[in-house]
Amino acid sequence: MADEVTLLNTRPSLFGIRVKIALAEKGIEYVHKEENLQDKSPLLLKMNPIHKKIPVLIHNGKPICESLVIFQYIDEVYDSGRRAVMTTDGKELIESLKLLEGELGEKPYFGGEKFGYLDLSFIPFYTLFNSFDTYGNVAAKKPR
Ligand SMILES: N[C@@H](CCC(=O)N[C@@H](CS)C(=O)NCC(=O)O)C(=O)O
Repeated sequence: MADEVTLLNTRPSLFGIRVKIALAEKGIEYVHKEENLQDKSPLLLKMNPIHKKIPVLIHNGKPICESLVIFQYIDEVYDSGRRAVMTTDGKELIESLKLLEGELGEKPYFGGEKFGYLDLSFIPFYTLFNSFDTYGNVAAKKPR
C-alpha cells in the first residue's frame, strides 16, 4: 500500500515551513490542506484535539503533531537506511555514506575533536553496517 501523507498547515506558518522543508528533503509526496486558523476544520480538531494547532502530519491516518516531533518522525520513518534495505542495489545508502565520509574527512568526529550531537545520532545506525554487508551486497561498493 502506498503511503498516504497529508499536511494540515497554513502557508505562512514558520513551524509549517520546517515540516515542508523536511518533506521536500526526503522527496515525500503529500497533500497540503490549508487551514483557516480562525475557523479550524473538523479534521484539524480531530487530529490535534488538545492544542488544535498546525502543522499536523497525517501519515496513513495517524496524526503527528508538533513541528520538531514531525521532523524527527520524518527522519526516522524515511531515513535512507530503511529505503536502502528495501531497494535492491543500495545506491542511496552508498551515496549517503559517501556524503558522510566526505564530511567526516580525517577528523575523529563530525564537529572536529569533540564528540557531538551528530556523532551521537548516527551511532545506532553503525550497528547496521554489518547487516548491509551481509544481506545488502553493498560491501564492495562501500567507500573506504
Ligand atoms: N510548537 C508548535 C507550534 C505550532 C503553532 O504555534 N502553530 C500556530 C500557527 S503558526 C497555530 O496553529 N496557532 C493556532 C492557535 O494557536 O489556535 C510546533 O512547533 O508545531
